Amino acid sequence: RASQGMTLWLTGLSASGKSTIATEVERRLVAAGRPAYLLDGDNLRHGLNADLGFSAGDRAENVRRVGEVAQLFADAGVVAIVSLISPYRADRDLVRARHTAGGLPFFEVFVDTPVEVCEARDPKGMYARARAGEIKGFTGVDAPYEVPSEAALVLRPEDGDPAALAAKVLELLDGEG
Ligand code: GGZ
Repeated sequence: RASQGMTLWLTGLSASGKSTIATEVERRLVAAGRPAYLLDGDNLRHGLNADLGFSAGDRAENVRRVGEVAQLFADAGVVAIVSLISPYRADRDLVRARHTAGGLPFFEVFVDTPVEVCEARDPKGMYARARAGEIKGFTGVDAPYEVPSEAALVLRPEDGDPAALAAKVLELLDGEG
């Protein structure tokens, strides 16, 4: 039979390492012959979600759309790997509920990098711009991030480098069959 699709949902702050870990998970799955596809929030905001900003309502719609797309990939037998800040618990829980209703596995992975660490990394200078007031409503600075309460896996920087953290995500999948 076709391979079992599912969604791996990486949530966490900007510069937490979500996209790096997600890219490594995708690479390893594809190398193992498993269909996998990365849905990255920053990229999707150039196309599918180009009409959305960063209000709570627009973030909810962003999460909803990406959740629906992930579910389509999962339904087609692909491992959908999502990298999205998705700061609101209620928005993430709706995506989980939709997957559950559709009989598709959904794994929430919390990339739990403290804001101080993300801010010290600041690869694109976004935190500096937010602190300077040039970006309003930046997650972790002046917009909320609601910590997951039911994550299947929590990844912290002290647990290893991105490759080691990606390996933990794959262990989670192995454990679930
Ligand atoms: C958070 C913002 C904001 C605000 C622009 N708040 O790390 P990046 O810079 O390159 O990627 C981040 C991206 C976040 O998009 P998401 O679709 O993942 O967000 S959400 O799930 O909340 O809808 C960040 C950049 O956009 N960015 N303004 N105000 N991140």
